[in-house]
Amino acid sequence: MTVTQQTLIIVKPDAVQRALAGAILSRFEAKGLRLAALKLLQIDRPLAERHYAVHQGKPFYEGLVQFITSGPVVVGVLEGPNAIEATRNLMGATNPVTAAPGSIRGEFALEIGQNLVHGSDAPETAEYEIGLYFKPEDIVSYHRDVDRWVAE
Ligand code: IDP
Ligand code: MG
Repeated sequence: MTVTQQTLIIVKPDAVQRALAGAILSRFEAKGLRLAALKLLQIDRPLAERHYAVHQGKPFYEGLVQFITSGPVVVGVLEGPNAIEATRNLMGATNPVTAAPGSIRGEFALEIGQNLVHGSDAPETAEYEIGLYFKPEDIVSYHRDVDRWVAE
């Protein structure tokens, strides 16, 4: 079933450092998703801890927090039909070695700890994560003329 959703994406520090931010955003745009919010920031430790709270206590948690706070990121909200699943599929599997060719991680990454991009995994997480980075008034819902050529 097609349902219009919003999802949070983060173009991670490795992608910004490798000058892939534009290319990655472009993949989501080309898919047909709309940018509803966008900004560049450096995530601090308290924000990283809130974002990755579900991973607290896992062996990779400390490295993950170090990594996500290590440089600027681009954070955005994508909107469109089934935006959460569409974004996750375009990102590819968490481990870039096994991520499908054609996906962002499959095309551009090799390491699970440096996998370029984050996307919310469910409607509840999307709502929580969007709220970590954006106030309601920062999000602009709109329609483009092209949208009728993307979804009926
Ligand atoms: P996701 O980003 O595909 O949703 P999650 O399981 O939510 O994957 O993990 C969050 C992030 O934590 C991953 O994107 C990855 O950067 C990192 N991560 C997950 N599992 C491992 C691991 O086993 N080793 C190192 N880093 C990991
Ligand atoms: Mg996740």
